Amino acid sequence: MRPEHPIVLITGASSGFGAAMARLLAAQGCHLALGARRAERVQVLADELVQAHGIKAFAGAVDTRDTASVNAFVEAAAASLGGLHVLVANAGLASGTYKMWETPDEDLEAMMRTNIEGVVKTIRAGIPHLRKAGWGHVFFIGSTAGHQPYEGGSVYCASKFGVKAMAHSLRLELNGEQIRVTSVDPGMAETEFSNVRLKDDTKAAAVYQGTKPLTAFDVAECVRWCLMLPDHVNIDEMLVKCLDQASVHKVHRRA
Ligand code: NDP
Ligand code: 8X3
Repeated sequence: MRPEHPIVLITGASSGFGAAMARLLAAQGCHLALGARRAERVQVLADELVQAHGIKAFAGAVDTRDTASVNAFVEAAAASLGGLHVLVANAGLASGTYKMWETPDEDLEAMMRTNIEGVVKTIRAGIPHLRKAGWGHVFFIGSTAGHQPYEGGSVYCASKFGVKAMAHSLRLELNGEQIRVTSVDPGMAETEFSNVRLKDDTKAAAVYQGTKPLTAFDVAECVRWCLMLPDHVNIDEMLVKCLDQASVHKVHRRA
């Protein structure tokens, strides 16, 4: 049965989509477990949301690439909040815009370990708590990059095609249980994503120049909407782009 105040675990809550989801879901009365490597940021956010909405919140450091770190974070969160109902495997990144044959090992590993292994580790640790509760929802954060590959994105696109595959598999594996599985797949959204990818704030700003990209709150709203639908309704996949982005390769820019 749907809990009155679902307990939602979000990785990558120190920035962008994860922080926006925390804010929107706290306003809905959800209790929160917020994790990222920059633990001080998630602690400040958790304290603010507890104060503003009277929810319970757990904040912790987690590196989703590391099994021990993920397991410790998930177990501490569940113990502190009394269980878990919703997992948002949001932590992820792109690193560089290399052609495939130029991709350094460091960037290859950063993307595959975070976007694939980190997602598996997070969901693997969290699923027993959702099954115990008998009600749950797992959110993957895919991308348009998991629908349409582009030059300079071979590894990132591969990782997001992988996210799409994992969401499909998990939905099959959980069929018959009250655990919904959704992949929210955004196009270009202005967060710290391009700053991390390009390691240059001027180049990052240029990615969005002349367009009106998605905001982190637009994407958080997609998660909130899927979560609040009746229990028998499962949104498998939500592909969401700003109006200016007709496709990965066609973006309208104003002068
Ligand atoms: P941000 O860079 O703003 O946020 C990324 C978050 O992931 C940060 O909180 C970061 O926290 C966290 N993170 C990264 N690596 C790790 C790690 N190893 N362990 C724990 N946390 C980690 O980007 P977005 O909010 O835009 O990105 C969120 C997700 O959305 C990603 O999966 C991204 O691929 C996806 N996405 C983004 C789009 C965009 O255009 N912005 C479009 C489509 C999908 P910290 O550094 O503190 O650990
Ligand atoms: C992020 C969107 O277009 O940079 O997933 O791949 S894009």
